[in-house]
Amino acid sequence: MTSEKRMRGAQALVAALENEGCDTIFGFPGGVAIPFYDALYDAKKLRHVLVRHEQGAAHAADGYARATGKVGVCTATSGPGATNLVTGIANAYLDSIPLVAITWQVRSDLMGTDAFQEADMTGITLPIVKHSYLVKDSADLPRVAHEAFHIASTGRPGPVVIDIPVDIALGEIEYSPADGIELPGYRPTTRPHIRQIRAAAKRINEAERPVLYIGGGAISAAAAAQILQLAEVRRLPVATTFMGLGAFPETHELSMGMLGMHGTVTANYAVHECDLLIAIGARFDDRVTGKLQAFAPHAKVIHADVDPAEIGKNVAPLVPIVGDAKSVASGLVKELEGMEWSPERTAAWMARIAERKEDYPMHYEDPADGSLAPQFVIQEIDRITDHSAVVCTDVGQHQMWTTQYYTFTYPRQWISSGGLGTMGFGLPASIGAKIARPEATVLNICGDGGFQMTMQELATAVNYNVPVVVCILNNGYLGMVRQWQDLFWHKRYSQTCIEVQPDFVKLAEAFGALGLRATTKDEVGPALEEAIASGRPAVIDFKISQEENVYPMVPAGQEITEMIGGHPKGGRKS
Ligand SMILES: Cc1ncc(C[n+]2csc(CCOP(=O)(O)OP(=O)(O)O)c2C)c(N)n1
Repeated sequence: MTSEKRMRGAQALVAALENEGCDTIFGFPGGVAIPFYDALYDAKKLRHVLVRHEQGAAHAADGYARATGKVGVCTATSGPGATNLVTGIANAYLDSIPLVAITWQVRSDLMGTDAFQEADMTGITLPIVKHSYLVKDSADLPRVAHEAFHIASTGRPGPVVIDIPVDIALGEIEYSPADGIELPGYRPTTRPHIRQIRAAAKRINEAERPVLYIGGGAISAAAAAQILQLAEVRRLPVATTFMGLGAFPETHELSMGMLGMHGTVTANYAVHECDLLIAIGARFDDRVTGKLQAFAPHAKVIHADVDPAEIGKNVAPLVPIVGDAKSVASGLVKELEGMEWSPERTAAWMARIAERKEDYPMHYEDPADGSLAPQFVIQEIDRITDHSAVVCTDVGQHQMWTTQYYTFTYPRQWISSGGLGTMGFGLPASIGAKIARPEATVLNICGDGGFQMTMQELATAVNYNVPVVVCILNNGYLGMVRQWQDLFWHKRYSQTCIEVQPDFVKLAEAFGALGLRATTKDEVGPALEEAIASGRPAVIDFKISQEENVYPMVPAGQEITEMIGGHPKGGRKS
């Protein structure tokens, strides 16, 4: 008895994807992709979502992956189709998102001849993939597909490219699902060494001014419950990175919010003053550390990460731990539970942090010209969705206001381009997220600039009836760049004014979506409620104050205590 069946390589690939549990693939066809699209025609469990630009396919697959933790899958034809995926692949690489990108290639015998629509996809993407394959034998296709899923989703997740010449897709092969994957040389260490856990637990127990610094690795490893236990077992104040938002509930008394360039005063000062910094699944990115030599100057560092290459890359830790965030946090909790400790040890520190939180809350003022404060719009979104929406953003000021004024409470609720900072990410990512989580309210908060980079994906949302709510914080500027020009370049607004723009309400309607506008405070809540209740893809044009800046801000490369706009409430300075 054998379960093997004879079929074309392209059909075997579809079967392999279905066997991996892939239910949605985002893509755009072309000549050499036709055999695969023909196989998709008969697919029973795999749905194809036709985007309007391949970049949208990569971001939608990425949004799907971030919303679920499953591997996101996208596909594009050879040459320009494949190269249009490149930004999305780099985006997934920098944020460690599990993505499989299947690109189609010209016939094997034409490769290297500058054939029509030939681009060396494995070459182009080499520095931005976790791994890549150029398939040379049809019989390899199923194994390669299964390996790609395994590599993308295990250890430190990341994108895998599979480039397939059209003749390989056409070749006939026997297919049977792979049972077990053996990859010599690829065995990520997820379980930490107990000696390192003990050394770390001892330091945590002895610390007088500890801080937990939690990154996106806590989300990838589904470690939120263990991080919560760890924080609570020693009452550790928690700062999350941009990528870690949602890993620890911001409603919790131990939460200090986000740290870094646009982080809270409390979190940044706590890191500056702490005697022990416990970094879990975080990578000491420059947007977090500011001037590296001045970062956490009084602290001993414990650094735990599943990727050993991260440890010691920017900061030399006293206790390095290789392991995933979940195993590390649960190991630490177990050790700490068996040790003597008294809250007296950190009482003064906790009081100092509580005082800072009280004295330096996030703060903004209503614009003098009567226009909408962007921060108010985010607060209204937070209120109306009760801290529970899936919040996607684009890149810029609106993104930072969202980190500051939306209250993140659970993992995978926050979907935003961190490492690459890709304008145009938000809308397609929100479509992927809504497809993955149809029961959730899914928003895309974006700027008027970034929205115009991928707004054609409104057609995809309408086509598949994916009711995402696009909230444009419309300031008529490429706001974040204008802010830097304002603060550091004498207000010389070179090429950042984008006041000439489409009427976004009419534009939404032209696509078949709902279009709304809000210009006053009273209109914000009702517009949001109407858009959410409509069950249709919707765009709300929020006319916000044009020259509002994001504060607090640590200028690039400076010490994280050199914040502009920290707004002390009670006038008490540290
Ligand atoms: C693809 C891409 N191009 C350029 C940039 C540089 N950039 C970062 S923020 C920003 C301005 C974004 O403007 P907008 O989308 O209107 O959002 P706002 O900052 O006004 O909220 C630019 C141009 C980028 N991050 N991504």
